[in-house]
Amino acid sequence: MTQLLGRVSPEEEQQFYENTESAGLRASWMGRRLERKPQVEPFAWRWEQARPLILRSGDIVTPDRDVERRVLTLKNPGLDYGTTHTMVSALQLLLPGENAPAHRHTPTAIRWVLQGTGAYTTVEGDKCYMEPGDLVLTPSWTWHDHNNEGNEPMIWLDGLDVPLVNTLDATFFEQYPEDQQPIVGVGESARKYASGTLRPAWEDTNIPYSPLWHYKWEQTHAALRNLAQTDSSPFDDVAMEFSDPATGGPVLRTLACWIQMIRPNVNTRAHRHTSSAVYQVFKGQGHSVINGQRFDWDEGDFLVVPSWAWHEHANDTDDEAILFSIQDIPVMKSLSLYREEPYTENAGHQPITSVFEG
Ligand code: GTQ
Ligand code: FE2
Repeated sequence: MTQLLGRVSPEEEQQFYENTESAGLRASWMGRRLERKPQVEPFAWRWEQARPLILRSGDIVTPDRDVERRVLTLKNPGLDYGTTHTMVSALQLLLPGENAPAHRHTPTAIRWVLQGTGAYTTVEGDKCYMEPGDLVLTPSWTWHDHNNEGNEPMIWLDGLDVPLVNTLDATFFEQYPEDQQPIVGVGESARKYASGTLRPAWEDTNIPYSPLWHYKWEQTHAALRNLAQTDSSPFDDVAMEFSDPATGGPVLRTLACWIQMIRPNVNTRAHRHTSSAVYQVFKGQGHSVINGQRFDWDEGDFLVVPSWAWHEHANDTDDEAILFSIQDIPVMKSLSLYREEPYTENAGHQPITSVFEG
């Protein structure tokens, strides 16, 4: 409790608090201190449960200027909105013949393709045909629309920094006057920049995001398999960050995207850091332990690792497991708020105190 100085009576002290409150002031010694109060919870969503629901949403609404996008958000149970305190992830369905109309917004987005072919996202006039395992970026304030020219339902995972941008009160949104923006080219950004080590010499790449906005699965998988034969991290096993070919840094100012292989029978050591992450199990099976809670995962499942939560990943099978993730590392690093700590006890493995049942 507060230390009384004996200069005022209890009644006068009480009056002081009432007066400060009606003046819109708060006595700092009465309130909460500088302590962590995380609301984001470790959580998992089952593909088995989500898949029929996202497909069914095709019978409920269609994307138009009213609905804009047909998405089911991965809502963290500890939050009113969002998947972590900085990011929101969602499943999006686009049926054959459908168009999700062109718009732009200050929140940055990524698409991680889960199922289907024949659809494309147009980013600033560049048509990017999407296939499973492809990563497509729609950086802050870039025009984008989605179109399905094929004959299969397309499902992808969206990742956006909406909760962060909302907190910063910098959310702006604009609709393009037509449903589709004019096409300038097909796969232009990839032809110019996907090599990674060679780029057009005359182009000015001084833009606040990667000039490459389509990362094809074939190239991603090859890079991962090459690294798997050479080196790995004790905490993340064979982890690779998708990089901006112009800077070598993260693909976006606020979001980093990772692809990581947990090799057969590998158990990573636990650590924690101030960045949060949303994972998608692209391939394989295994489990993660987050703050002592065991999360068993199967192909297609989604997982949240909150900020400063101890976590480790394990592949208990003889086949490779591949995890895709979005992470808010660039935000934390650029503000000098990134910190990281290894779990030193018990050879780096947390004791399991509960099992997530979903
Ligand atoms: O596809 O443009 O999940 O604007 C949320 C907002 C997807 C999109 C979302 C969006 C989009
Ligand atoms: Fe959008």
